[in-house]
Amino acid sequence: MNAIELARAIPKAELHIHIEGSLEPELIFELAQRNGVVLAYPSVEALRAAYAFTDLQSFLDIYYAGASVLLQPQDFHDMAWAYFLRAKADNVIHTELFFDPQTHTARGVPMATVIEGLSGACKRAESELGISSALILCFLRHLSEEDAFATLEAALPYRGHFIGVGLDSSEVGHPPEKFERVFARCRELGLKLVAHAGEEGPPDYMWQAIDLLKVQRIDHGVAALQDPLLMAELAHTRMPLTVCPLSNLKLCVVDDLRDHPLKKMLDAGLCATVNSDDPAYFGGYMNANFEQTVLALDLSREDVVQLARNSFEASFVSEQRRLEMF
Ligand code: ES4
Ligand code: ZN
Repeated sequence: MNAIELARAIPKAELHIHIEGSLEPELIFELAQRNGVVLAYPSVEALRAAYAFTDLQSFLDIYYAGASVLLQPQDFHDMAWAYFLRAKADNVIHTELFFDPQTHTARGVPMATVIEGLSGACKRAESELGISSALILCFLRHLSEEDAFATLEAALPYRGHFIGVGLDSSEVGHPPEKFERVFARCRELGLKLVAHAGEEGPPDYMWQAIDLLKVQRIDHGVAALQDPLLMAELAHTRMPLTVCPLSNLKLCVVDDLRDHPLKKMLDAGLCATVNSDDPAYFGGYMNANFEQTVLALDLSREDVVQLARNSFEASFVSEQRRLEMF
């Protein structure tokens, strides 16, 4: 079995997937029809043709527009269920899903609709597909601290349905320090903490995520390569990085997959993992990310095993469950 075949077959955990980013154009049109939502694009093909991004913001504009078709609990369930079927096909046995409640509550969709729809799909994935999962509520960093606090408050009646919080959306100009007090409150509540940092932003945003937000994982973190002290810290503490190679390529964070820093991260002893981020928009789910990265960086079978092992080490499953899974 070569490294690509091994990457496809090996059991793995996915830790960086925005569930709204798994909404395929076909399902966007189906839900638009079901809910009587009028889209700015006449067809699936026209929508897909608009997926030519130059940076993070050019993607986010289309991603938030796509999410506008989600109105009922069933819509959130159907979106997540479609993702779980893809995860199953790629031998993903555990996943921790990001969701962006503010994208929905700002349109008048109740928090209960979002969380109950997603949570129902998670339960079904466990019983019908044998995939364990958990939800992570992400705050949109382009919105205010006050808005984040209000979102946390609205979600607390559903505290049992999510394990942690994250920070996503437009990074540059919205440093982690903007949410220091929100994250401190989440820490008091016993929530797990993660944040996007070092995707388009500088290594300093990664330091802020670690020192001010006290995160347990960093999402992306590709900027770490610019800061040798940060690399040493990440290696020493085994701070996990949820890296998304095809996302970085599609959002022009790297010009060519052959320039991607993933192999350097592994060689430096970092707990780097491979993830799909927004698979419906970036050209592939977990195995597509593994396959293309193995090819571009000439990863070995040992690298593939290390990436799979890292995905479980970086996950929030109990030590006991982790030993059962890998
Ligand atoms: C995202 Cl790729 C990426 N970066 C930041 N925020 C996001 N939300 C969804 N995808
Ligand atoms: Zn992301």
